[in-house]
Amino acid sequence: TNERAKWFADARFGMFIHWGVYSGAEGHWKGEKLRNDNDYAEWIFYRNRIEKDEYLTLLDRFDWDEIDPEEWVILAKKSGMKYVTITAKHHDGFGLWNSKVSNYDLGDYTNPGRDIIKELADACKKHGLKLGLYYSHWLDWEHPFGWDHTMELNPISQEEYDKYWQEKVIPQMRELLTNYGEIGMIWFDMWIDHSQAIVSKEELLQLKNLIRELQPNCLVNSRLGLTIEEDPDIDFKTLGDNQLGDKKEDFPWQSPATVAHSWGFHSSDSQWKSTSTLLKSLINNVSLNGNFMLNIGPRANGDVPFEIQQRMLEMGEWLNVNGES
Ligand code: FUL
Repeated sequence: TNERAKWFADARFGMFIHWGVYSGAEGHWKGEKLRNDNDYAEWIFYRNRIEKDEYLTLLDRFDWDEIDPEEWVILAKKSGMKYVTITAKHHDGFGLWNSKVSNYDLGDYTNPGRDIIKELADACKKHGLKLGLYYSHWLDWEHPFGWDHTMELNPISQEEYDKYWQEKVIPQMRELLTNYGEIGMIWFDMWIDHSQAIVSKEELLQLKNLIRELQPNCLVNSRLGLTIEEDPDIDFKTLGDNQLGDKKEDFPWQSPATVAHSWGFHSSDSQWKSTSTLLKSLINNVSLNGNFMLNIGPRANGDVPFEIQQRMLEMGEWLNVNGES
């Protein structure tokens, strides 16, 4: 294990947080039927082809007085988790902080401007947990030149894509890596090899170098999208990637998981895994030297669904008795 990833390999158990504008829709848009079989709540913008300004009317459903990221951190801590990773920007392109380089973020749509990344960073510091940031680099549905899959039929040019990269991805990553203290990891999300996507190797290397320059201790997951030949300096592998083939055992690795199905809050989710099923997954991962990152999809008012809270707290109780701290 490289030095940088030591805390991660020791940590074993973390919390994933999928929360954003989509949380207000709860998986449904005006009673429309799904356009395909992807019913993840956080995909609704793309799936239902929602117009980007109208999408933001979902923010009217948020209860800003109730929302307190510290509650998520306290739940993580009680559940025996050692880090939290939040969707700073998911595929919808909307930032959960006050971004000076975009007009599509919380700073522009809350009054007074909220910065959930700052609030979460402060809470993590207070409770001694590491902070990870999910950032959707490949897909961005609001930017005219950010990738969405409809562009397979109406492609954009490499120059256009690079405009998105240089004017949004790079400056936003600079903000995230500069303004919030120590960042434990950046969790990128590209589940195919970049040679099948529009992102270039040069762009990905630029991004990786920026992270190393600004925060040399920050981990970067394998879903950045470079192959092991292009970048042997991979910190940890995200399970479900194909870039690294069977080389799993050579790196620290992690499986992300949900308690039901959707990552973002979905009011029709009902197939809750049991606490013992979740514990078995955790133990399986740890016994194979891997990490387990279990997801919460809080509601628009910040509440974590009861079914998730209950299971996580039960896992925490089990770990208190049986786990190493
Ligand atoms: C996937 C995303 O498309 C899902 O929305 C979710 O964020 C999951 C963890 O990764 O690639």
